[in-house]
Amino acid sequence: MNIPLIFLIIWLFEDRFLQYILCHRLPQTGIQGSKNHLRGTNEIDNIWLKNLATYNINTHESYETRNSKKTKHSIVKDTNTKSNGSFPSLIDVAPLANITANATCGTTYPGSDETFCKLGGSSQCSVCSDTVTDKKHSIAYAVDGDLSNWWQSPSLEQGSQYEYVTITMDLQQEYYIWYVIIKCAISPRPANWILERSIDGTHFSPWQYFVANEEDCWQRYGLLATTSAAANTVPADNETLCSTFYSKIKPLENGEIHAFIAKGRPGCVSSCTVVNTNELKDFTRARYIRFRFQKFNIPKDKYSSLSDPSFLRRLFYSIKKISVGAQCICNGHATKCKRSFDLKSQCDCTHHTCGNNCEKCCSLYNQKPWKEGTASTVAVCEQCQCYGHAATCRYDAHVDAHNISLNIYGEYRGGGVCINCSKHTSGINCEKCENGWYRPSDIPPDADEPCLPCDCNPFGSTGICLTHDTEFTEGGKVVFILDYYL
Ligand SMILES: [Ca+2]
Repeated sequence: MNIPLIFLIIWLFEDRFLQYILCHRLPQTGIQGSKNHLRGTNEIDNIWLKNLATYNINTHESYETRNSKKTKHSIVKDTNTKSNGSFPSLIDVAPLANITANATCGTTYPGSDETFCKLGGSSQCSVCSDTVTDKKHSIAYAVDGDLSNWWQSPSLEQGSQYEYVTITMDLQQEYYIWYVIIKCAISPRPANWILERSIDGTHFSPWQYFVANEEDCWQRYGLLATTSAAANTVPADNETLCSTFYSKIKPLENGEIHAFIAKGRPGCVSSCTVVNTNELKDFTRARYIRFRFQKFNIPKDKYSSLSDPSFLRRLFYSIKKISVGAQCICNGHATKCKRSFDLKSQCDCTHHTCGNNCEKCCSLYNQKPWKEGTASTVAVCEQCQCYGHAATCRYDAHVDAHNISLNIYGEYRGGGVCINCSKHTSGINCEKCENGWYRPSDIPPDADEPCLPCDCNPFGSTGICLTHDTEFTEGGKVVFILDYYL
């Protein structure tokens, strides 16, 4: 036996030598191995863990068995047993709106008053003035909740163009609109007008036409008239109605208009509290609401008076209150809407969903794809298994398809991938240690400090431990020893 071989045998029993053969070799050495691999694996092989991890359906806890030790993952399964989504109550969002009118009594000619009279009383005349508080009739008065003041349009005496007046409401955000109610003030309800909706404030679509007689429905809009207060059954989710019920000239004051947007339509289910079809969601969804008044209500016996200027000052529109029954768009994940700091409505999201509209799963709840809750299904976002070492995860369909993401119940289901694993951990579930670190076998993956630095001798080693058990074999070790030392 030659001398180098004797030294080699002696050195085999030295701890320092074991470090050389068990740590990754430097590029020029040809030594591989890991002492840390022997001290305790720093890897969780997915297949291996798959066999060891168990989930107790009764206690909703999962355990990982390693070296006869049980590591409780302290998982509590979501106890939400509801079978349907959550939906917020309707709220009146009119007071939150930016409301504008393209014409207002008292502002037609700045500095000059405008005289008007009620249609029902020859002596009941007054003036609009933009400079006198109790003579102002700002459009803001239509949404202030105060029934003693009102918005009023210029009378027809100011010009024939004032038969066409448009009011626009910007609700500041999108809602599902269920109804619009108008309380008129000192004038009759408009004879003809169009209630419109818009998402962008530029492109408007009709929600409902209001006309004084059935012929106008057909001649103006090509629609059959709805003559009752509200249609009990509307054949289609996106059908635009034409109603005559709310265009009657009487009462001459304080008349109301009720426009039910969703009621009676196929997509309105659960006693009409949930919009459940995409068609009806599109139809009821709006940020902007527009009121296009197009014709005054005039008593038939007064038609001959239209050439009399003193009669024209009796023709105008007036509104003391507009109510907009709206439902926050929470995608089936909130039972209420709360007011945010910027005075917007914000879904109080449940089911581990986040976003203004609960339109996504919260940061650490992406084990499954986000889904919308419906009237018949609940869709709870599931927490990723990151062992407490990551605050966020993402859903990956490829990972899901290959069953390589461990869920919090100890099953390989879902596609959650932990992001920015901390404490030197890595892997889909933060179950591994990053290069240069290892996890001893007696330390569970959810330990506060699961990874320790590799304990490799800097001479002849990169200091990086093996990352997989399979990289280290008895045969490989011998080959590398002989290759380097003999
Ligand atoms: Ca008012």
